[in-house]
Amino acid sequence: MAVDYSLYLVTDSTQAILGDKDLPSVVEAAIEGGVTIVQYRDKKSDTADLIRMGKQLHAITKKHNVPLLVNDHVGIAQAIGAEGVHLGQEDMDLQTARRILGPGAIIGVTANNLSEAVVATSGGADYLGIGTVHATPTKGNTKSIIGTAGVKNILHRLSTMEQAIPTVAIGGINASNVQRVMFQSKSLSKGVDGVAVVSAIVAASDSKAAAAVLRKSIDNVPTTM
Ligand code: TZP
Ligand code: MG
Repeated sequence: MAVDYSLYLVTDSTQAILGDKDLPSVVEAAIEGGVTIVQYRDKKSDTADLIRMGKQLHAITKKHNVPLLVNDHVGIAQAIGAEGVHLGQEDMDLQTARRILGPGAIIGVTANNLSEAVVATSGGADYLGIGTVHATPTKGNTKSIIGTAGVKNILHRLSTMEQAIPTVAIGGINASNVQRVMFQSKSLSKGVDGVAVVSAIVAASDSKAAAAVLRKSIDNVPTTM
């Protein structure tokens, strides 16, 4: 089944971003607004809480036919029957994760530079999260900010490879810059397949409306800018 990466929601459970909203409601609202894939990213909960919340989120995503991936934790993904995982460069290596989760799992890898993108692609990742595009308070200790120029560089390198791999841009993307991010990469033979956002949806007071605005922008990227 082809995965739609166009509007990729990454969750956050910190008070600074989630506030006093409840995460399952935010995720459901976001899907209703047009999110096509969800990553449960939670850097603070223990295993029991990750499994509890993961199961709740998975019940919602399944109802809407949207894949759920788990950030960092292959074991949690397996425990809740999630559709896949997202791995950073410091997480479990791709081949081990693939062995554990099997060929049908969606395994995404973060790429910050050309070599990370090439290694993950030839190693059989299902998609790449490319970033950090713009500086963002959501992830304090981000590696270098690569800008839309950095995204373009990586896409250009990927276009020379035999395998084609879906890509999503991440980092500081919101309603006011999403079209620019998509447009800039579109000037290549193949642009990004989507954008991943945290705060633009999770921190919004109305996550459904926020997702809908992004959805509309993504679906209507101008041909000139
Ligand atoms: N990886 C690179 S930037 C980032 C992650 C998880 C956070 C993006 O958050 P936001 O709020 O969409 O800028
Ligand atoms: Mg990670």
